[in-house]
Amino acid sequence: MRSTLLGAALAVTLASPAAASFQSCVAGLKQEAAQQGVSRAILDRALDISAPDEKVLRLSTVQPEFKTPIWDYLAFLVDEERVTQGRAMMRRYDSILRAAERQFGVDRFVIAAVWGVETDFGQEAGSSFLPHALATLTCASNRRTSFWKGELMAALKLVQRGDLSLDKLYGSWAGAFGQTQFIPSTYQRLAVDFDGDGRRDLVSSVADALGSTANYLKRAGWRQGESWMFEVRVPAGYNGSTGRRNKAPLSTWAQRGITRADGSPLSGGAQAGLLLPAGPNGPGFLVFRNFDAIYSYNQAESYALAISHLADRMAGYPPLRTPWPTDDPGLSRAQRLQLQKLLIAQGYDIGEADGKIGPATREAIAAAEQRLGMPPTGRAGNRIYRALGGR
Ligand SMILES: [Ca+2]
Repeated sequence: MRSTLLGAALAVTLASPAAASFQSCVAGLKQEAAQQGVSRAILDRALDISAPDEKVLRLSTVQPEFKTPIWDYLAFLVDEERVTQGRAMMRRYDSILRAAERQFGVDRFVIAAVWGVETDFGQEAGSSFLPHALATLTCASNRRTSFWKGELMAALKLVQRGDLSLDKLYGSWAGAFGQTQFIPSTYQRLAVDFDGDGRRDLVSSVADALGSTANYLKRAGWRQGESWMFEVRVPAGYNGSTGRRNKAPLSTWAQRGITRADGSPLSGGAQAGLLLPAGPNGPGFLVFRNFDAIYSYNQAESYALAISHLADRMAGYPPLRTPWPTDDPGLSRAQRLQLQKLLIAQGYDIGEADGKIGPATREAIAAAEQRLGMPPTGRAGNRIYRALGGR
């Protein structure tokens, strides 16, 4: 038996130098983690991997070939379904959210909005086993390998420390996990045990996840009681200062002809920047220091806009007043799913309808557009949706 196994291992080694180097890299990671205090028992189970996870490697090299317009992005991240569900979840977890708001000084609607956008309120936390994904990225990708290694070590230490069992380490291919998608190093640094059971479990404990998100935003510079964003109206043909970092007092923005979205004048001395994500003919937003705290969660303005707007919608504020400058608006998640069903009914092979618009769906949309005499965009928008009978 022994010699057979040895023979098999030798054959693999001879057949594939890449596999051998992957295995020796993983062995090195085990050794390093052991030196940092992670037990052999944990390591043997966590890093029981002999070849790179090909799916993780593929996802790590995908270049987004399709640029999502801001109105599509907001249409599915802040659809009526998420607003309604968010309000229900906020009622259900009201005491936790209020406690987090009190302790960290962060608005509870924003805490809940992060939860809603990151994982649809805990429903979609990812299915990659983190130790395998991070070992793959460390040993078989050739970019940011020391970053991935640091995240792997942090994840293993969370298990060693007793915050989580190994079987909870499932998340995105890039290591974000739990109900509000922290990467392991952030988890190690900023997660809090908000339900008081002695462990920081952002996977199964809603209290720990929401408390930790509040702590994150506080540490990112949240200022209690201040605004994060509101919609504004800019004068026709506005070509003045824009940008999150180009902050000026509201009085300056008022002098530049900018008003609240309903036309009422700006007041107060707070510093804000002006965002015009679709240019001067679309909605405008004044964004404050607290918007920057939200931005730091994912380093994208469109993301921070979605969180900010979802928070406002859950708090009872209306949809945006100024329409996006397009005659082909974006679709909600329910409409995306329906669009896929319509494509399938028409004979397009896109696999199962899951509401996620990937390359196969886009190809089918382009083919359907062409068949209907429309320009083939491949985009899941309102026009093709209506043309195929969606409502
Ligand atoms: Ca806990």
